[in-house]
Amino acid sequence: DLKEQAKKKAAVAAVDEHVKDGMILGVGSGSTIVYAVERLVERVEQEKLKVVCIPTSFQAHQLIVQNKLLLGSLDTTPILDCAIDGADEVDSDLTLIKGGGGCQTQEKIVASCARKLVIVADYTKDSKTLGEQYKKIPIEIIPLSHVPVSLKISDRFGGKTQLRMGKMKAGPVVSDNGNFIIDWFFPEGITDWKSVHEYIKLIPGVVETGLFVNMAEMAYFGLSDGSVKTVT
Ligand code: DER
Repeated sequence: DLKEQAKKKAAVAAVDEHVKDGMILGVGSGSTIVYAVERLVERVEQEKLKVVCIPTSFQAHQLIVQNKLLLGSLDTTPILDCAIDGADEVDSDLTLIKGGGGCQTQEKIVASCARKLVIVADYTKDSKTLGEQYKKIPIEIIPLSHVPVSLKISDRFGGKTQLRMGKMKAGPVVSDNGNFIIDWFFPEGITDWKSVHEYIKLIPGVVETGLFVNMAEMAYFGLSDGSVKTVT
C-alpha cells in the first residue's frame, strides 16, 4: 500500500546515500527500519561491504542477527559514523517525536554516539509542528514513579498521561530496559520543545523522553506520489 511503499522508498534512499564500506552504523527500531535493513543486506552482499551494526532495541538486535549482519556494541565501537532510525513525527526544525515502539531510550543513546542521525519515514510523519499528526510523547520511567511523574507533567504542562498497557501481555508494557512507558497527550501551543524535554527529563524517575531535539541531521520522507523528499 502507499504508506509501506513510501517507507520503503525513504529507507532505500537513505541507505544508498549514507551507507559506506567500513562504517559503524546504528540500526533503529520500528517498521520503516526493516526496509532499510533489507536494502543494507542487498548492498552488503552485492558490494561486499563491511558494516558493523549497532542495535537500538531487542527488535533491532534480532534484525541484525537474523539478517547475518555484523553485530557490534557501544562497548567496542562507542563512536558511530551514522545512525538510521524512524520517527513518529518530524517538525520543520527536525525535532522528532520517537518512541511509538517504546524504544526511544536506547535509540537516543545510540543516536547520541553517532556523527549523524538520519531519519527515514513516510509522509504521515512529515509535519510543520509537532502534534499535527502524532498526539503523544512517549516517556520511559522507572516503574515505581509512574503516578508522581504523570502528575508532575500534567500539573506543569497540562494535557493528559496514560500508562502504556500491553496488548499481548497483561499489565503495563515493559521496555527493553525493564521500565514502564507513559504516553503524554500534550496540549496545543507548545513550541519550545527543548525546555519541555529538559524539564521532564529532570523529574526524578524519568529515564528518557521521546523528544529528540537538535539531534537529527536529515530526514528522508517517502511521499504518497512515490517520490522522496529530503529535509536537512
Ligand atoms: O519507536 C520508535 O522510536 C520508532 O522508531 C518509531 O518512532 C517509528 O516507527 P515506524 O517506522 O514503525 O513508524
